[in-house]
Amino acid sequence: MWGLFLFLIAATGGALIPEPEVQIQVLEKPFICRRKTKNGDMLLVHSEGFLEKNGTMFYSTYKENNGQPVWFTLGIKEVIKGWDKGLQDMCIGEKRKITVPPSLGYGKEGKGKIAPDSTLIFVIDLMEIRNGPRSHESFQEMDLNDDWKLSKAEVKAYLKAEFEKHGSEVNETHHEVLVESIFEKEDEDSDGFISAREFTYVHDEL
Ligand SMILES: [Ca+2]
Ligand SMILES: [Ca+2]
Repeated sequence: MWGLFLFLIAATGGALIPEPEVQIQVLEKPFICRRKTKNGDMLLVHSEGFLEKNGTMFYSTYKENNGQPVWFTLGIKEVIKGWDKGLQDMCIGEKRKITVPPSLGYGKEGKGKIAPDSTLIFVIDLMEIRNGPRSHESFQEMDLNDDWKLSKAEVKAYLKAEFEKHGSEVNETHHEVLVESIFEKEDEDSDGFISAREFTYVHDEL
């Protein structure tokens, strides 16, 4: 392994008051990296959380959760902002230490064992990456004719295949209703297609 490799994310450009950023320290990196994490991916991680103030561990997947790593989706605010920002471009097998300022963690309120205004340190092992339901890979899989938009027929075909994969009976009426409700929500410009932009997560605020 490459040993300790310090890498600081530069302060946000353009902002008048520089926002506190996540500090990323890469502890281990694999030689082969076929894929890097990005928003919309599902990540399987082991993690340990510490309070920066006194080094107290407040969470560990090795000790809690029956020692099992946990899945979450990156970039959709399922986790604290510090994770969404600090676990980008990560390889499977990579280990990082990220330092998260309170504003990107649990803020002024704190949470459970975490006191208000706590800076947090996480050591994170990335075990696996999977295509999230909103990833480009999933979109390409659904877009059968490669025209970069999803028709109702394409969405229906995908749903059918998914239901069959999970051993559920395919009910035509049920699928029609499901497809309609998906388009109602996702087809923002009501042109009868779900575009790549409409489909994938857009999180410019991250
Ligand atoms: Ca298409
Ligand atoms: Ca549309």
